[in-house]
Amino acid sequence: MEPVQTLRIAIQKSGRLTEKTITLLENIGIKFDGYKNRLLVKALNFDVELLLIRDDDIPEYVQDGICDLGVVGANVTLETQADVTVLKDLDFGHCRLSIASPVSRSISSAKELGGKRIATSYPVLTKKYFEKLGLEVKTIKISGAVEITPRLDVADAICDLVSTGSTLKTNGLRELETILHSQSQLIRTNKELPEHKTELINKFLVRIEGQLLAENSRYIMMNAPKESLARITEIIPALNSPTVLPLADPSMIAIHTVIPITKFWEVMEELKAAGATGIVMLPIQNMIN
Ligand code: PRT
Ligand code: ZN
Repeated sequence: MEPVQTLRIAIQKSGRLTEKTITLLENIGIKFDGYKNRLLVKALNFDVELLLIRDDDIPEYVQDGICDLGVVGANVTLETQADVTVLKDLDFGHCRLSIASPVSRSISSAKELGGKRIATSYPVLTKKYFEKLGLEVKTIKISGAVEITPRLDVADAICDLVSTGSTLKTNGLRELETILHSQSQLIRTNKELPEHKTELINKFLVRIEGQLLAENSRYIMMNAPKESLARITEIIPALNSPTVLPLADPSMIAIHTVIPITKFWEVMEELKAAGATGIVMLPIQNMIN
């Protein structure tokens, strides 16, 4: 019999994604006993281990089958052009890859950058973008502090990750164009995996989906006159039919349901107008549909 191999997941060793990745794994029931300053960490309760490496290396480790899964930003996977499958967008590490140029220069569009020098940690994506515009640019690969290069006259413009935009502002740069919207993703190797690994991956995927759904949903409870039920059911963008419970006062009922968080404030006023009182909203730990 083949020895049972441990499912190996590559995650960022220390950076913006590390804590959120560990939290996600813990939320889907995988327990670890400390991961800081370690390269390989075995889970306590599953046949799973984490390989903690630089995010830039994750797509290739997964492509080559050194790791079965990885958690990494789409920006990195696309830049490395690794041959992997994206299993799931994980809804954290949101950012965008944008072209920016000095406010002091009168450049108002990326189309004006033909022949210019663009500093970036993402030369592949930058080149592709300008090729699509039919322009040739000179990319200068820089691995950190890209935003300072125009001031040093190393580059005319940059292509870098942006989240709040404050780094660009501080460095006197204006965002011209977004070339990619990115977030963290769960990626899987395209190498063939033994059945016990694919089973484990499928199990985790169901849990991750439940987790993401729960994070974006709220459990709401309210009391209402019996005759308001039809109107309230109309208002609630429920995932499922609501639970209706009798109250001590026979003319009243309690209504419980789950709604997308984005809808809560939209429907709250309408619910009140329809006669709902004592509206309570609760977070949901997890949810399996
Ligand atoms: O050591 P290692 O190579 O693993 O880490 P790293 O330094 O390369 O990456 P890290 O930890 O900085 O980022 C990891 C991932 O987080 C990135 O690949 C993105 O997918 C995601 N992410 C989300 C970001 C940002 N937001 C972000 N704002 N990565 C970098 N930034 C930087 C950006 O480069 C710029 O310097 O933050 C600055 C801009 O931020 P704002 O808020 O001022 O716009
Ligand atoms: Zn990196």
